[in-house]
Formats: sequence, C-alpha cells, structure tokens
Amino acid sequence: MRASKAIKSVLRAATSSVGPDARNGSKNGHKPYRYSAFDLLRHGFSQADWPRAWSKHDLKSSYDVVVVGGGVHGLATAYYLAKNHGITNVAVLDKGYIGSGGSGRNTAIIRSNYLTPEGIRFYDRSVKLYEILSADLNYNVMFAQRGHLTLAHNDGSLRTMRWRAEVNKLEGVDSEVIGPDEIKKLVPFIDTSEDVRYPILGALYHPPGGIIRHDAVVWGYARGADAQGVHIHQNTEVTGIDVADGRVEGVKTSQGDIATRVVVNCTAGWSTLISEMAGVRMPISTFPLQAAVTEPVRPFLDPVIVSGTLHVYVSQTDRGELVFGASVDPFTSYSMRGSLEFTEGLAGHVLELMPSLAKMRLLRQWSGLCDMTPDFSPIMGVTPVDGFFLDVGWGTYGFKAGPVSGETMAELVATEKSPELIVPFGLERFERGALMGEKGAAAVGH
Ligand code: PYC
Repeated sequence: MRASKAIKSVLRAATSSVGPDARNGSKNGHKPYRYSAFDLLRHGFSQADWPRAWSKHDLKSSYDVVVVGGGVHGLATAYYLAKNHGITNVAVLDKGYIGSGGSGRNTAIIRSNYLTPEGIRFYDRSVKLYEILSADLNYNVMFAQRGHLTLAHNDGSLRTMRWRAEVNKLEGVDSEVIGPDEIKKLVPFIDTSEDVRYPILGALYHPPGGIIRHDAVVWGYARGADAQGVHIHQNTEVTGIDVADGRVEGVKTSQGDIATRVVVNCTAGWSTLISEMAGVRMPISTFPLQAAVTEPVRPFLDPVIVSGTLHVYVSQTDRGELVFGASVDPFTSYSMRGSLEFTEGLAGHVLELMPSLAKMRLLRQWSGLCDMTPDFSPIMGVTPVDGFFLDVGWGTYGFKAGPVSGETMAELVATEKSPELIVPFGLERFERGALMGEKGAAAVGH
C-alpha cells in the first residue's frame, strides 16, 4: 500500500511541469517544457534532447546592466534584478564557465554565527534566503541544515565563542556554547579526551548552519535569471571598462564591446584587476585557500566541524565524501593547485581530531582564491565612479553570502540607494577608519 503511494507520488512529481518556464512564464521565448515520467526515462537512457538550462545568446551592443563574474554573486544579482525590480536587459559575463571560480571551489558551508551585529544580520538574511531557495528557484539546491560546531581548544577561543553566542542571540540567531559531553553526543567519534595536544574545551553550536550543493545554487540562479531574459555569456573576458567624466560608459570584452551605464564587479581573485580598469583601487590581497575531498563512505558525520586551532574544517556531503578545508596559504598567489604541504598538515590535524579516519583515502584537492580585506569584511556598494558598483573582498566567506549579496546589490542598482544591510561594508569605510572586524568569525585562523 505504502509502496504504491510512493510510486504514485513520484509519477505525479515527474508528470508535473519542470523548468523555469513552469513558474516564470517564458519571457525569453523558450517553449515551456513539461515532462512525463516516460520523457524522463527516455531522456535518461538516450541522453538526447535535454533542453538547455540556460540559453546561449549573441553579445548585444548594449545592456542596461553588465555584471562581471558568473559565480553565485553575479548570477544572484542578475536574478534579483529581474525578479525583484523588473530589470532584465542584463548581461552576466564570465571569462570561464559559470561557477568556475570561488563558487565551484568552496566547501559549501552556510552559517550566520558571525561576531559583529552587522555581519550577523547580513549572513542571517542569506541563511533565510537559502532556506527558501529550492522553492524560489524551483530547483533542488540540497540545503542540509545539520548544525555547525566551532571547537574551542583554549581559554581565548572559548571566550570568543561565548562572545559570538551572546551577540548571535541578541540578533535572534540560534547559537550557544556547549561542552565536550554534548559535543561527543553530536559527533560520537570525535576525540574529546584530555590527554591530547589540543583538548576540546567546548564549542559554539549553531543549529541552522549546514552545507549545500554549491553547483546547484549556481545552476539554479543561472536558470532562474535566464528564464527572465538575462543573458549569460561564458568565455567572455572583460578587457577594459570605459569611463568618461567620472561615469561608466561601456565594457570591452574578448567577444566585443558593450555600451552600458552600469557595471557590477562580482568577481573574486581578479576583483582588483577589474576595479583598476575603472580606476578604482581597493585594499585587497589575494590568497589561495586549499581544500580536499575523500572517497565516499556511509554517512556518519552530521554537523559541520571547525577547529581554528587545528586549521581545519570538515563536513560530509550527501554523497558520503568528507570535504576538508584549511586556512588560506601564507602567501599571496593566483595559483589554484593543491600542494603536498597542505595535504600533510591537513591529514595530521584531522587525525588529531578524529583518529578513526586514518584509513580514508583522499580523492582530490584544489584551491580557490580568497580576496582578503584588512577587516575580513566584504566591500559592497558604490564607488567614486558613477555606475561602477562593488560586490567584492569576500575573503573566506563568499559563497554563504551569495543570495543576500545578490538581493542587496540588485536593490542598490535599481534604487541607487544602499540597502541598510550593506551600508557598513562600503569602500569609504577604509578612509573613515570605520572597519568591521570579522576576523573572530573566520572558520579557521588566518
Ligand atoms: O567561513 O564557514 C566559513 C568557511 C568555511 C570555509 C571557508 N570559510
């Protein structure tokens, strides 16, 4: 009885409308597509006729808005420009393929347990948008709110965790400090004994935190933006920005020139290069951050675990792989390769926390580029050049901020007024000395 109910519900889901047009209409001229269960089977076996999730367009000679960077920030900005403000004559440019930068290289951790009230409010809005994103985009982004633990191994970090917990609570964000016994209940195989190099004294526990499928977020936003008429141009490198009399007039690209009065810099790694094209200098240095993934094993790790002292964080994906990350490398570089030093350090530190993982094998390692600012907070908002906007300097926090950054940058572009949530992150704060110190909320020490 139960099995036949389940089969019926799968068939119902499979025969209902799928795709952007089902929800958004077909503003870009796509035919709405509808699958029956048999279509899904046919497509699955034949691999043929899958409709494109987003379209390919010729580069137009002008757009109302040009977004540079086809990661989650750029695509979300385009999506919310169209959805919330009806601005659809928008191009998103990426010099590679969408999601090939930080959006495809991060460790997909979502949380809002920051240190400053401004940071907490901002990231809390992002978590709330992530919570509804699958429904909003009609695309499963697999957000798993499994909880997030930041371990404290000394009195100094325990004090910072208590501080963060109190500010989080004041801002309505669920966080509390818990002791080793409770940690052990959440993660039974973690070593909470006292006779180790760095005993665990407690942790900041943040139940709404978790992990997400980062590629799905990129593809979902791309599909949602495309369905509303946004043009996504991959393999289109920005080579210059035209500025005359203090305002943006156009963008030069490897595929041709575009006239536009609005450019939004949503890049990472190359954010300083793009800004310099418009004559805007920024206090950013770029560091690689390395990560690695193991072979898949049965699910055994529920929350995300972070240890600043041991410079490591770990989570288990729905596929069963363990995903590890570390601090940024101690030198500036644009390299996106992994190193043996990282692997050795990572393995040693992971085994101090969880000795039972000794036999697991690493499958892959890589790195992403982190644009670090002096106060570990982003740079968002207007610049001295009219029409040139910044959504950059994300350090190690970029992916989790994608939705709220897109929403607020879209509002800024549409209304020419900075939303309250991003006022603290303006570029001019460095002149005023009004820094937004968020280092205490970094996943691991830098
Ligand atoms: O801030 O949660 C974080 C984080 C994880 C990996 C890099 N940053």
